Amino acid sequence: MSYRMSYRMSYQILRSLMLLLALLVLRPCQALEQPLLTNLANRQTISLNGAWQAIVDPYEAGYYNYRREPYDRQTQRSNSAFYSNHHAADKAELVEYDFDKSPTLNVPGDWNSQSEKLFYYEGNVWLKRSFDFSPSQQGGRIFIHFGAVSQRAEVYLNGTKLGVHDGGFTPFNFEVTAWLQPKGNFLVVKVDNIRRAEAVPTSSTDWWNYGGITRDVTLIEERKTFIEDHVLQLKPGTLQTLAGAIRLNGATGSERVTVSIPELHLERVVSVDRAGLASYEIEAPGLSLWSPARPKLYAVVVTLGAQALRDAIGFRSIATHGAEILLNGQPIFLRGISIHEENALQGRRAYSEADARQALSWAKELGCNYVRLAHYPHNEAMLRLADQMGLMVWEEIPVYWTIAFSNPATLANASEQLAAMIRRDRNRASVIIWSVANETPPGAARNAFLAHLIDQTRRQDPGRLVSAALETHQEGEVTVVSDPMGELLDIVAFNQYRGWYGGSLDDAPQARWEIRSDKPVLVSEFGGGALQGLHGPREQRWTEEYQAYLYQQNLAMLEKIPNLRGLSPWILADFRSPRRVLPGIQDGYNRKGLISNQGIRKQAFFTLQDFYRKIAARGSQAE
Ligand code: GCB
Repeated sequence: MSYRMSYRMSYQILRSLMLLLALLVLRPCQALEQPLLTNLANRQTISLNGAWQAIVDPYEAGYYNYRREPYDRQTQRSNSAFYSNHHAADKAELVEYDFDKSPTLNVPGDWNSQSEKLFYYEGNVWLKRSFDFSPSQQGGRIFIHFGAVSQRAEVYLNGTKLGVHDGGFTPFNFEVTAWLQPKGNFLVVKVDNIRRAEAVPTSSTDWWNYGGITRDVTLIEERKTFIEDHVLQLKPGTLQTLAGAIRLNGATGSERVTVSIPELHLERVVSVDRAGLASYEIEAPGLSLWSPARPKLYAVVVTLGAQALRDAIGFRSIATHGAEILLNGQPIFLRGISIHEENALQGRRAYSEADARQALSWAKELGCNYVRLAHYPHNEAMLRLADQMGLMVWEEIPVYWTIAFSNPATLANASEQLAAMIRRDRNRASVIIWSVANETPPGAARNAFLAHLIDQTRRQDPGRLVSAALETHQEGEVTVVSDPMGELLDIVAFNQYRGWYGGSLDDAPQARWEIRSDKPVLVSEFGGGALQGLHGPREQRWTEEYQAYLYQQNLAMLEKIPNLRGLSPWILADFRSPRRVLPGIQDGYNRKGLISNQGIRKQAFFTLQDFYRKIAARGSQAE
């Protein structure tokens, strides 16, 4: 062997060894984020909710810490950073943090409402929870799922970085099979709710930017091959054909899956392809369709060997025809209200089924058959309860006001949030409209941004309507709706605030409108503020009388719009907003609620309730 050849060979061996070494070193920081697992409520899970230890870290010191050893960006590891949960080896060692002696915060929960000191805190908090784990089967796979972390999460398990998630209202999960140990696991999440211009939402919003692990944290135990996702809906354009799609994770291509709806005596066996995918159709004669009047849900069971994944699914069709919105082929009027994800009585982010029941029961009392969940995807309990209570839903992503429309990363993030929302809630009959934006000013970059999202929505769910809350503008005396997005959307929806931000109330019923579209029209917002308990003449701002008059006059005006097919006034209950500073009136709350943050109905609540009774009396049985 020539000297040159042996040199080349040893060079190659060295190179391979180095590559192997690099792979081994890098292995812990591989991105482990997995396709989203859906339908957690019906999987085998262990809750990681509860008291987590918390270190408030406004200076982001947690990356460096006691040895001042910098965070190694390449390996993304450091023994001295907070996520290593290091404990001093002896009395001499300097360690300047200690999770075990730190106060706790509840998960799920926002930190702002849990500690007075954190009331307006925006920054970083490191949260840690320890746990033991013994798998119930050999060869299984374990995932950690977060319902939502507001706004940004960096997740570490036993000192290893699992990944980062950006977006405070959508779920995500990591596979952790290789990283779990039977005893003493520690999960550390660096949560950051700093507002950023390029984020979704951007820095300026009219709601409080709650920080924290705001929804459930769950360990999911699955087999090597398992049902990752299953969608079953009425096939668009039909009233008794069901169209389904199954996605297995870890499939070999030889699996057969059984789908059954016991109540209808329906069963179908389908084979998946090598990617683990299968789609199928089933004729379902005698199917009872879901509607607000009769929110029928069927038990659907998907079986793969010994695994069974159940769900409760309603089937209904939703479409438009000319100016009509058709539910199961019948024209409907959407008697709605807008809702923020906040427990109004406790001034905190809502997350539980009890929170959802409170808000949705108020909406029912108001006479609603529909709610607009503003301005971001709410927790899943809201959608599951809306399914059960018979409320139709508008779901939205936080593309709000003037976000960074020209920034490709912003678009990528909005698109990811949209995909996660659709994937999580596609089996919910209540959801009839996906909204891609709220009050975004028209312009080339914004139009392209929204067009992208509208197109994506149609591809990912051809069975629902797509809309966005648009803006109006004045041309002299005439209020005009002419946003070019109207052409791409199924429903032209807009927000307008006559009698609050401009325009007189007295002559509102005579107002002139020009809506340049033949499609169904929704007024996605109107309203005005009132401090509950403040009374006076109807001309006096902030009185309940002013707000009730505003509702009376706006309803008289909007009713005359020929294509009007629904309303979701702003808003069900007063909510926290730090930009609302008027002392004695607002005190950090947007007061446009029909219900105060003490739970007391204002006069306008009854004005709208009367109007909805009148509309309901005219409506069809299904509404
Ligand atoms: C809007 C926004 C909503 C605000 C509301 C208001 O148009 O969509 O988020 O809270 O106006 O009260 O000004």
